[in-house]
Amino acid sequence: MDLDAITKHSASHAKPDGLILQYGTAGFRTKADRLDHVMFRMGLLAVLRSKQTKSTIGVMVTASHNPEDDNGVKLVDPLGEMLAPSWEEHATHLANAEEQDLARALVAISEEAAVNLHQDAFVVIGRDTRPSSEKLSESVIDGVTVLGGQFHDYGLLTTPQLHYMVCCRNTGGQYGEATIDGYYHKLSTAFVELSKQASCSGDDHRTLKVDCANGIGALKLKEMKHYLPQGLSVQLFNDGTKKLNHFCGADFVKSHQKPPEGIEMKANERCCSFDGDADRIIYYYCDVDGHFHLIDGDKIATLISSFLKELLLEIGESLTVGVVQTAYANGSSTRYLEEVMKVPVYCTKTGVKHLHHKAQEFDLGVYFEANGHGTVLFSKAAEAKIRQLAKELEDKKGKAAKMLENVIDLFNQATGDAISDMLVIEAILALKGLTIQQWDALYTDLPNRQLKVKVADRQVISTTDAERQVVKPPGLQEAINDLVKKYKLSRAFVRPSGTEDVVRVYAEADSQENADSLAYEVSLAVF
Ligand code: 16G
Ligand code: ZN
Repeated sequence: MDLDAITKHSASHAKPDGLILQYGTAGFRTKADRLDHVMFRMGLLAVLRSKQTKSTIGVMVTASHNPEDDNGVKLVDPLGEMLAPSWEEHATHLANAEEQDLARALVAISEEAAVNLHQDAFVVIGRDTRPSSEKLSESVIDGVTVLGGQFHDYGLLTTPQLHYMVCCRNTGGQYGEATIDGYYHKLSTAFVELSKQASCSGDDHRTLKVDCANGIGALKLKEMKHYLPQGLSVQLFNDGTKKLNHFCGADFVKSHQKPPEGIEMKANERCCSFDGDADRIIYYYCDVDGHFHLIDGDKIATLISSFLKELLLEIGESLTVGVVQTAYANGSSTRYLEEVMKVPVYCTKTGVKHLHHKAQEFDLGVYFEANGHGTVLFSKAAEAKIRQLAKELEDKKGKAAKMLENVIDLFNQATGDAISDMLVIEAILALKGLTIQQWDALYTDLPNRQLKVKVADRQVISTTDAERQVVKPPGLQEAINDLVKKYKLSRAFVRPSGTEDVVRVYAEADSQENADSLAYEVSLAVF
């Protein structure tokens, strides 16, 4: 390591004095003008991680659903998964080292992680459409090159596309070709093959309106449209001409429980929203009375797992299916999955890495956060078995095995992916001849409310049991329990946010009024 060169370059990416940032649930996130030094340093860190794992590492510049003026950065590990927890700590140390301590911090990390500095390093970079993203990704590249790393800058990509590229590059092309064309080709081929099995032709349910949050999803979906069959007509709204995530996008729709601005919705039309980096998707429609119906990640997980179970039943193969949710999952969804569908359901802490990790325990692991981030993971053994059965079986069984094989290829198994999930959902609806109303009618969500509470220090609250119980401060959980007892079908929890300086409150109950007042009462107890 040429420590002098690093110190010299770092001076042009100087850290604002006293600024302390944390590698949170989805990397670093704050106002874009405070992030230049973090980008440079994440370029350095990506090189160390690449040397240590002898693999390509990804760096994504995005702040997802957060306001346009924010930005952020996260590292992607070799198989396309989130950065390992021990390296999140290294990232935080490196980002917070004062200028004069930077070289020492780098040496300390390489020693602690036993990095062979003679090893080659390769880093791939992607960015979203924020005005600040291009310059910030150049700072990442500066960090990579000053440590002698090689790189490929993919430029504008959705977050899941970058995860896909990393996975392809580290699996010798087995997962797919590590180009944007390779991504579109893989997904569209699987979608076309799967859709061929749909018996209902010429139906009028195959138009989908997509709110792209004025983000990267618009750009990439426009490109992908050329690869899609004519049977599916995708109409884009909020296509990037207005402000990113502003009154639109999956996060807005889910948290406000109302349609985004900038989309024309007619009664009963099927619509969906992506978030700002296209790793989340939420469906919805308005009925003839003008009532808004939200179909969130929980209902997406239900649709997908019931489809997978039906295929497995048809094939006659007893592979295990597990569904992973977080505390935010609507109580009705958990009950439906467990009691009606008889699938085991597990709850983890918020954040994709926790769900992803748990889902790896099953042959088929379905994970979705209520906010629309999720995918399905197939174990290596299950995948091999399904591919073999698709070759061997005939008739109805063979058809089901082939469909399952296409489903494997259509999911982005590196991370939740709005484009890929959208295609899976569209294929399932077409195959089963389901309207969005029939899908919605699987179960009725319990009315719920989310609130955020600003506190001096959110870390005074700590939780256990996948964030469903408070352990600190003493007495708070008892207070919540007493409030919950006052309402029917009720549940509530509080947790410190991993991305914002707030405490989040969630409540559900038998009516919207009760959910609202339970959430409000719990938020008062937090002060
Ligand atoms: C991040 C997470 C998302 C989670 C959210 C919770 C990833 C890629 N994204 O956006 O999964 O739901 O944080 O935010 O892990 P919160 O901690 O502020 O509630
Ligand atoms: Zn996102």
